[in-house]
Amino acid sequence: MAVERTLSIIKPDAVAKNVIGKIISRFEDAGLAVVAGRMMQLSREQAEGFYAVHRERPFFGELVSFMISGPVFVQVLEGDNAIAKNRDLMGATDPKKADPGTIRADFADSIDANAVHGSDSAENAAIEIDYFFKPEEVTVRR
Ligand code: RTP
Ligand code: MG
Repeated sequence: MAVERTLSIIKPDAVAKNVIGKIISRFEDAGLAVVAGRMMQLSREQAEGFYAVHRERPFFGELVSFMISGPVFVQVLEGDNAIAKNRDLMGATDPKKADPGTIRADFADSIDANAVHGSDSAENAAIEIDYFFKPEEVTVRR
């Protein structure tokens, strides 16, 4: 299995619930490591740019409003198969459909307030990491 990096965001609902540590523990327990991370209050422009692929979707306005409703924790996770592994740990977009034991099943309230974001492909992981972190901000594990 290849070592990959993926972008993860702990969204405003989960930050407000004070469960950043509990969510990061899910990643660490599954063999992923945090190699970059920071708290941020996204501007509207940053959120719109990040979710630009969804610009034409009916939920875009709500998505952006939600993502700027409070601080987020953005991080880079690294490990074997990190992109798919993160998506598995997150669970389905709609927490009502997420498998028991996934982050969204356990911490999310709705399809809008769904606790976490994770890159969905290698191509998007590279773009999304680059969107939030300079190369020198992503550390090398030893
Ligand atoms: P994310 O990008 O945040 O990791 O979530 P995802 O891949 O599971 O879902 P995606 O299709 O990329 O959608 C991005 C976010 O938009 C909201 N959404 N609302 N009302 C709706 O039908 C709907 N569909 C998507 C969700 O908050 C989702 O996380
Ligand atoms: Mg997505």
